[in-house]
Amino acid sequence: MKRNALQAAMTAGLLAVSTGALPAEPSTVTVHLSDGGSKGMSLTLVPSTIPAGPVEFTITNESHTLKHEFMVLPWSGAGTALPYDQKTQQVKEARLGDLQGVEDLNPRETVTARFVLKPGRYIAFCNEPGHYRDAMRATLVVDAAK
Ligand SMILES: [Cu+2]
Repeated sequence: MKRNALQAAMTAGLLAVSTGALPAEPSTVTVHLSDGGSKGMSLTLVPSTIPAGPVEFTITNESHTLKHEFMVLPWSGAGTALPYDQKTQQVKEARLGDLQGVEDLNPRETVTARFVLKPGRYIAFCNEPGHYRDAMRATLVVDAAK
């Protein structure tokens, strides 16, 4: 009797281990790209803190007229400090190693994109000319997975 109980406990333990080894469900983040109204341009992330691992971004370009994009990059510096080309009014993407994202969303378009993110601080931004400088950027914090 005692031995059966022990075996049951061990089996339960093994099950818990194997469940933990299954691929995690992705975290989800909603991204709004906007240039509407008096608030000016913006890029918002909800939530802006997620656990490490797979993450699915649902990205909506709320503009009626302009293309926007969603780029994400490991970045621990100031949000305004990315290498910038004054002539083209764009972040110098060629200078950035681990850049991922979705380029050129049309007005009113929604797309989903999945990335696997390691712990750290990231910056998300739009690199249509002038938009990064006009505040289309936000910080994303990726915590160590539980
Ligand atoms: Cu934009």
